[in-house]
Order: sequence, then C-alpha cells, then structure tokens
Amino acid sequence: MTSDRMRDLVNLVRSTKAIVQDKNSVLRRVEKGEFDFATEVDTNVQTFIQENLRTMYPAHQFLGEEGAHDALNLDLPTWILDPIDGTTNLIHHYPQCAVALGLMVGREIELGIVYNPFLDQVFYAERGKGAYADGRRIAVSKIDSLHESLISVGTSPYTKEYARNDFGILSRIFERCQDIRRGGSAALDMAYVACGITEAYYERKLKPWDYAAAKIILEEAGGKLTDFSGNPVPVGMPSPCLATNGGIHAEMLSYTQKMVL
Ligand code: LIP
Repeated sequence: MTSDRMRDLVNLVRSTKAIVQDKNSVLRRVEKGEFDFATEVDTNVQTFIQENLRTMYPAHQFLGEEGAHDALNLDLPTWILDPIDGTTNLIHHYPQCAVALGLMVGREIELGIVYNPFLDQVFYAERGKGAYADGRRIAVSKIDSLHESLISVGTSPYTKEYARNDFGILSRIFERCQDIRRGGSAALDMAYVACGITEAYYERKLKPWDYAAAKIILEEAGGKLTDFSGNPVPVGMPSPCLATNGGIHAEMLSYTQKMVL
C-alpha cells in the first residue's frame, strides 16, 4: 500500500521531467573537476525539488549534490538529492539518467525515489512497505552463482588513477559471469538489481546522493548493500558500494575485497 506521503513525493519527482528534457539547459554546463560535470539542468532540478521540500517539510535538512554542502547534523531528518545521477550521460544524450531523492532519518534511509525521465520510469520504496517500479511490486533475482549473473559496474571516471587495478579485477569477474554492463547512473544500476534485471552492481566510490534513494529500494526488494569488505555502508558518507541480490554477495566480495585500498 503506497502512502499519501509517497504518492505526493513521487509526483513531485516526476514533475521534473520537463526540466530534465530542456535541451538548452543541458548546453550550459560547468566542469567541477576532471570528467565531473554539472549542467543547468542539475541546478534547476535541485532548486525545484529543494524549494518544494522546504514548503512540505520545513523542519527537515537538505543535502544536494550541487552547490555548497553546509555543515549538517546528519542525525536530524535530511533529504538527500542527486538532481541528475548520470550527468555525463545527460551531456551525451545517453538516456540513462535519474533524479534520485532519499530521506535519511537517524542515519538510515527511510524512503527513496529513483526516476528516469527518459523512460518515464519510477522506482520507489518506504521502509517496511516493499519496493515498486511504476506501481508494480519488485524483487531481486534468485540467481545464486556468478556464472548465471549479469553484473553492472561503475568505472569511477572521477578517480581514473585506480582504473588499471580495478579493470584487472573486472576482467576476472567478466571471465566468470554471463556479461558486464556499465550504465552510468549508480541509482538506476542499483534499482536494476532491485527489480532482478541484474544480480550485482559495484563501484569504488559513491557519494551519499548517488546511493541514498536506491539503497532502500534495493533492501526492500530483498537485496543487500555493503562496502567492499562486507560492512554496512556509513549512510550519509562517501563509500565503496557493492549492491547485490544477496545470493551472490559472498562471491562478489571475494573480488571487491581485492579492491580495498
Ligand atoms: C555518477 C554515478 C556513476 C559514477 C560517476 C558519477 P553523477 O553520478 O551515477 O555511477 O560512475 O562517477 O558519480 O556524478 O552523474 O551524479
């Protein structure tokens, strides 16, 4: 049963579609760091969502990817937003981007929404109430061996210094699994594990806004999210992330543990 709160929030996130598809705003962009971009779409989506949340939940804090990250007390209820997860995809008109909104309460994610405006597809979950895609209940796959699995990976384009090591480990995974995918949006990659399209997704370093919304969707779908050593992700902080259907988590850890610095 979807709560009125979730229905209102899903409608809010879905109403960013026109902002995301504004072709002029995509052209106006800045490079925050090497290969790390932000467009006017990112900032327009964040402003729109933040202003609406300020009205709907005035007592809550807000942590968004774009702009200053003021000192927040992460023990207080905090909205965590990636306005465009997959900005490099957006810039190249590669239709695999998401608006990802999560609510953290007591250092745990209580609800999450991941919306792909290009496919008009929305994933969402509230703790204890199951995970959904476009109103349909979703669950992770029951596959329990890497040999039967489709694995997605984040290549961490902002930290290419690890590429040689990480691609070496990726090649060993590739030798054992069915195939590899690189989508370019961590939130969508984790949502695809949640609905059983893939069996695992991992990436060396994700920010809280990359994983917050999808974490609860994955867990409510029966999946598991840890760091590369199998420990819980420190919610609200950057972390290596391994998201799986649970059935191949231990097998994937035998590879990701070799990536621990
Ligand atoms: C992106 C992630 C992607 C990762 C990129 C970047 P952004 O998020 O979704 O998986 O490989 O480095 O973090 O920066 O487009 O919001």
